[in-house]
Amino acid sequence: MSYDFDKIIPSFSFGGEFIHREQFGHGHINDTYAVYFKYINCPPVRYILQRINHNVFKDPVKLMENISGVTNHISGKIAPSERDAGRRVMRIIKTTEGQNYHVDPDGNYWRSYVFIDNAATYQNATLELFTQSGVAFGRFQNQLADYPAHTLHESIPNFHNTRARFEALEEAIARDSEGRASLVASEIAFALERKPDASVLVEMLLRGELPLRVTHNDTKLNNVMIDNDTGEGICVIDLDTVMPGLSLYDFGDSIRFGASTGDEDERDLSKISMSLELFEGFTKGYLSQARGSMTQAELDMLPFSARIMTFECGIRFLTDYLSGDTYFKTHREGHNLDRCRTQFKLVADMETKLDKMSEIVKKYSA
Ligand code: ADP
Ligand code: GN1
Ligand code: MG
Repeated sequence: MSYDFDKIIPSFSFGGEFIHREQFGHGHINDTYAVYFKYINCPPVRYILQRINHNVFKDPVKLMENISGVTNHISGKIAPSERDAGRRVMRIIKTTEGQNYHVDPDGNYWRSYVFIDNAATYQNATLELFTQSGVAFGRFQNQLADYPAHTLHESIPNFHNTRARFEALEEAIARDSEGRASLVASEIAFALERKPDASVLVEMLLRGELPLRVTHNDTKLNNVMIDNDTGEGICVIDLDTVMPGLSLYDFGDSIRFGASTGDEDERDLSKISMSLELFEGFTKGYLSQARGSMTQAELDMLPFSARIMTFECGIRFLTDYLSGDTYFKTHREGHNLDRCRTQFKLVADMETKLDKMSEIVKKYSA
């Protein structure tokens, strides 16, 4: 898909003289670019320019309302005197018309953010990085604890309703639109054996046993910017899915991605397991910030949340594979199936480690 950047870029109030743009990052959803500008007497400045994937986010206007509300709220929690205050929250660049987004003639929605310089995102964790990402997501949860949750739009309804995700898988199996179901009989069997798990958190929420909070809902390691000098998790990014949810979604999804010993799309499954050392690092960082406000039921369910969020992601990849790869960006044949397999390998590994995970949670929740 090509876009008319000559018209899109001048729609934002960057000022300065445009130098060039490049594709950026490893997200599975949006199209992300860095755009570089020249200003008089200073080094080039870059910004993030993103096309919001409106196949995934059906109402980009409401989505940007969410992001604007949440980033303003977080800004209010950061003292201007704090070191690096300007890099601790995403900042929207307005269009020349004062809007938070620009719509191009093809109906694509574009937005821009201040580029968080001297920081990086990572695909693979080290103990240090992952501990810092735990601190960052724990802090994020606290910063939004008093956000009026009812004002947030549900950017993707039922996003972490694992039961609904399971039903979508069952429908994709029944439809078998690409004729692929017979190729993945063992993955389908793995999923079906665990059907009851998919309802556990949904039912606890319905029974009022877990509190609804404002959560991020997509807490991959590569959605935290890590400061190049201090190693601190300086800013949580990718706020498209911020909406009311469970703390367990954020904890579990972080472990799913960051505590794996291999890449999300690794084909050699012998390289994939869940590292207890990394699990401990994240738990320590996250609970250092969030423990004070968490209920006992939430703490008790943290190990399960890692397993269920990994399972959920695995069934989403499998559903997309069965349905012809229409949701997640893929870069090779069978990419979603490879991703599904790593997730299921992790689930199986976590099932053997739940007791140890519980011990670690206890150690940091005392
Ligand atoms: P996706 O939803 O596709 O994952 P993200 O919003 O996470 O898109 O952006 C993709 C990548 O772009 C991130 O992983 C990060 O490396 C980079 N990125 C996004 N926003 C910023 C920012 N404000 N400053 C610097 N890098 C950013
Ligand atoms: C997507 O956008 P990104 O790459 O941070 C997805 C997550 C999945 C993840 C799997 C809006 O995250 O839910 O867990 O891929 N985001 C959306 O890697 O569906
Ligand atoms: Mg992302």
